[in-house]
Amino acid sequence: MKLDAYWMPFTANRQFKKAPRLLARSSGMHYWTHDGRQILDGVAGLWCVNAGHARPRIVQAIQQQAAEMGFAPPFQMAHPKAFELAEEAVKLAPAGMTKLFFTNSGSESVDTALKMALAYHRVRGEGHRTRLIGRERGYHGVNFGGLSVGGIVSNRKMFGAMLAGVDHIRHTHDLSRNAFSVGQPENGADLADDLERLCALHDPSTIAAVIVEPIAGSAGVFLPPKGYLQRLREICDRHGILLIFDEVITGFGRTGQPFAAQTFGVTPDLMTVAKGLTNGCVPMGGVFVKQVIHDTFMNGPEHLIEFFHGYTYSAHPLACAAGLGTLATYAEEGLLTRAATLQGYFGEALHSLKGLPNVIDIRNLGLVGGIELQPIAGEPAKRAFNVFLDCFDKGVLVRTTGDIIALSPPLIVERQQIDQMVDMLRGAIQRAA
Ligand code: PXG
Ligand code: PLP
Repeated sequence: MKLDAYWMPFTANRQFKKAPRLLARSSGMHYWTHDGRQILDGVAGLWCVNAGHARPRIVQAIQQQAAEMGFAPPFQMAHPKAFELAEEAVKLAPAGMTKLFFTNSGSESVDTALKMALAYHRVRGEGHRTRLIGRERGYHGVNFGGLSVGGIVSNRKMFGAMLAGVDHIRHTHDLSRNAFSVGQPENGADLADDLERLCALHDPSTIAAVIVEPIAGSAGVFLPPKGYLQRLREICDRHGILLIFDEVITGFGRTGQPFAAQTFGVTPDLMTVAKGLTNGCVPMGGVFVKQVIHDTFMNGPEHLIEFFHGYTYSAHPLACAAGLGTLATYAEEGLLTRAATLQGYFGEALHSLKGLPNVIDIRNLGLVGGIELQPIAGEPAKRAFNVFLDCFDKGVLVRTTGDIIALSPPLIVERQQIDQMVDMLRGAIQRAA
């Protein structure tokens, strides 16, 4: 097979092409490589295959839809499954989030939500609210809006000045106070007050929205300190600022409830999703919106478009079919709350790695886990990457970012498979010492 033409995303291309890792097939909790090795999936593909691989209802739904109608124009037209999926999905969302706008990825969801926030303020006569606030170490995809509010330096530094008028609150990662916390860390609710600092600097009347991940995933599994999200909500309310939760990773059962907003008891104004919406089978994302925000747009002459935004593939028929099959699978198998049942077992298994060489923190909530390693001096990210390669070699897929190992297995994971992942990690971390 020729590997030349494909420029791979977020990949060390030259290194990869010298020793490619190719996946050929998947089912349930497993992948199989092109040369037939079975790999236990510790990361739900890339935080998206929440119902496990090749689930029959989803496969059939996509196959049938492909034969029936492969595309329908989404502007001034629609197809029934778009409405069905939105109806089913809003039933899962926090109370009051009754509208769903479809996109094709998490990155598009984020840019859509940011545009909605700006337009909402403008429609209601507060067009002076133009600033967008993100957070250090946040990940909101790779399009210019999400990149601008994002806070991962390596993702940003090559790409110029990005959106104007964006600022960032401090991140919440604090090993000195919170290392080896089980579940939400105790310390750091006060970091939400950093938003007050930016309000004082810019004046709150200039700020349209604040976007945060309830749990930062991509940058390395950072959990919200107890009370932190509540405090962000209070500050936003006080100043008329919209709060956006980016639930691309935390959505669809990852934290033990359908959404992290429910797990943490804080309702945002807008909520971005993707990944688990279709079990990763067909690209799709969405933005859940509070009724009042949607209704604000529904003014003016009825024949005019209310929100000048959308994608050729918004509410794509294959994606809607996959989404309906996915939500049905979640419901039939109780998967959206299964992480709550397993989090005790999962957490204990992960925390049993405490004391291994170079393990400087372990974090867990629901079926999300993070293990932070002491970097090799002068070679950041290498130790964790060695652990990743070692695990893959021996049959378990994990994910690394910097020197943090992330685990986020499909929600169908069994206890003995959790043991298998953790045992594999134990060996690999020892060998990486
Ligand atoms: N927001 C969040 C919170 C995400 O986690 C996106 C937006 C962008 O979604 P798309 O579908 O455009 O990729 C994500 C995506 C990792 C990793 O290593 C995580 C993501 C993407 C790539 C790598 O954990 N999450
Ligand atoms: N570029 C061109 C020239 C286009 O015509 C379109 C859509 O019609 C786009 C970009 C945007 O593509 P999409 O709607 O798939 O995001």
